[in-house]
Amino acid sequence: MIKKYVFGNPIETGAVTADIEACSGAVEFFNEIEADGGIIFNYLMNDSDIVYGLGEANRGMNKRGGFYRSFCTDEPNQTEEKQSFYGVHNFIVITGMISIGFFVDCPGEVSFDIGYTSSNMLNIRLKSKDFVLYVIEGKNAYDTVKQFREIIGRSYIAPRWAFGYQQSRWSYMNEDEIREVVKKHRENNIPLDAVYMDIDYMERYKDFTVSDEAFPDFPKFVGEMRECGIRLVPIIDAGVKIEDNYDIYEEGKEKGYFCKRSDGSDFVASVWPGKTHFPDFLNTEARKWFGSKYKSLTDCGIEGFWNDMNEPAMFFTEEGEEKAKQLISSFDFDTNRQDKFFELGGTIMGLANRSEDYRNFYHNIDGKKVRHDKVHNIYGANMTRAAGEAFEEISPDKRILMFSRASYIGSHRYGGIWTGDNQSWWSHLLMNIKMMPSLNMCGFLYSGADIGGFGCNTTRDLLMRWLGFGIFTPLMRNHSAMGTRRQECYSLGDTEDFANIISIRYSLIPYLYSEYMKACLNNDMLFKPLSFEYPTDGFASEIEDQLILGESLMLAPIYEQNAHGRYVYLPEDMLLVVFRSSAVRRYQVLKKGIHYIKAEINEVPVFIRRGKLLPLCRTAQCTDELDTSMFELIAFTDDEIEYVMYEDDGISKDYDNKNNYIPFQIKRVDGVLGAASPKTVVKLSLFGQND
Ligand code: MIG
Repeated sequence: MIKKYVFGNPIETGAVTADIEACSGAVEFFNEIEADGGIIFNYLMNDSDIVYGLGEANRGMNKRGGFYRSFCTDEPNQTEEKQSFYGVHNFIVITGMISIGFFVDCPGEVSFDIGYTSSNMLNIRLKSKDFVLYVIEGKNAYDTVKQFREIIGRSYIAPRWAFGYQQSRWSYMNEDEIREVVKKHRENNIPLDAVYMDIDYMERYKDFTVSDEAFPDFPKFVGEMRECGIRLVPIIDAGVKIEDNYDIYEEGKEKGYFCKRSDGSDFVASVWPGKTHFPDFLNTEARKWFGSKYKSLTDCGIEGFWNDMNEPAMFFTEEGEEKAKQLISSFDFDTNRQDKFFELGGTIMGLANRSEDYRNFYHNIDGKKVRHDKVHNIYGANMTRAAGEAFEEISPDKRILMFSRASYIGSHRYGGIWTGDNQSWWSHLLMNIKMMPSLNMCGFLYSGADIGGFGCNTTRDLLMRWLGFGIFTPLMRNHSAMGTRRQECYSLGDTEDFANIISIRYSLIPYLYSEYMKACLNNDMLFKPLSFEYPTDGFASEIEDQLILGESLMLAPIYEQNAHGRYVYLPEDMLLVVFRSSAVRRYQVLKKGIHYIKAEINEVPVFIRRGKLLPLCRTAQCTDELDTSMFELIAFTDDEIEYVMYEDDGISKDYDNKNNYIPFQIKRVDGVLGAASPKTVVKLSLFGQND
């Protein structure tokens, strides 16, 4: 049951698509207090309540004990105390004796104190009095999430090629460097479907330009790559460079499509291109205009994009610069004490993403002037929307890959997300694991983290283990920052291990794509906490480093350096499959309970749930070459079972065709269990509980 409460005069965020009638009266379950010009909602939790949700947020799956500030933030240093990341997803579920979902639909700042100040007190603070609140009563946490997902509309659907392995790095400077990346993958039999183009491909970091020098004949190069089974995915940044005769700048200025200062002049922020203006994505016309620009690249054969810097991130503004200059000129190195010195440093560093700057510019929302900080959290989301809506026109029949850095619930209908600038830290691999279900709860299904870590120097074993999890995430992209140690799989020695681990991904694509598509089409989750599938198992609810993946699998990734295995909790009997490559595996039937399982650095453990089966195809060097006419089945059952696989051409949009559902059955014929399917089953590996 869902109740909607409208407070004041909210700005439409587009998060909820369902038409729900607002109810009057006090908000159920929550205590409401007015404070500091805003409102605080309180909820007294039971000791054993778990709080799920918040999408792209810090800490564990269970959000208890933390303080979270919803304010889209460029945060490349994601340490444990950080309160804000790139995306804002204000949905939580409190579950225990009862399950209550709470969605705060407010485009301005909101904070969640979930037992941080006082262990059982949940405290949600809004700076504004204009917002919409949804309170959802469900049978359990999973049911509450599903009800929520129903009202926010269907998640964005990525093309199937985007399930291939993708290589990125900030600093591929020209087409030869990209050719080299592709060549090295192919030479080493490391499958690959896409190479990313970071800001270096542009002409002076200008959106929708391609450097002539670096890419003399871009459409031809796109075609050449396509011939090798590779798609190029260029980045688009939020800020538009101020440069005379640059068409995007000239048009935007002339039509008034940029965000403005209070005096009506165009707001200026310095980012990669130097001084830029921010397109006003909240202005319908400006959004359409910016979206239409993607066509210049799709016309060159581009089929996917990533939107960056759209929190929006700023290095500094003219206002900030002024302040810093004053401070520097009055600073006396001879007489000033340490604290003054650190104040100076802090001021310089603090020029980036300054809260004052976010209060210094305005949007034009249907003719209404709205100060940015009041709608900050939907800025990036509307950049994704600009792209998504434009793709409907530019490419009505074919899917285009789109994912963004900043996001808000609602933008999950237009694109996926990646989780921004993590580091090559083992703790960030664990954070990636814990975050996946939370993202799914909020509608973000096509998502993933920078595999191997973006910042810092990776290590071979970290990349191997990260791939051991990354082979299961829809977005499987190795990305690293300029200046860090090279992180392509062929750069770290013994490339065969990398080729093998990525081959596992390719043989899993039919299953992963099937489960992803079903999750999209049924407003369901792809990654679930164990407790969602085993709600009465008290132990399962405390496990945060194991996940349910789709219908058949449980994952228990290894995320510690030098580990040769790990402890795993099985909520029921399961079949352990340890993959060494797509073709080399070992099996073991394990009883419910705790086990230590061994998995060397080049091995990936996967668990098949009881009564379930996993279809695998033969691996390939890219998705174009995947042969999905033949399958091998691994089944864990003593009885007849069925797995229905979703399959389509991966690019058109005929999702509702019933021919897209293909059964795989384990059937008893003359007393013996065997495989039956319209597909060719080349091999059945069947395990029963007594094996
Ligand atoms: O200020 O385009 O998160 O993926 O490589 C850094 C360069 C800007 C941040 C993105 C990262 C990308 C980088 N960008």
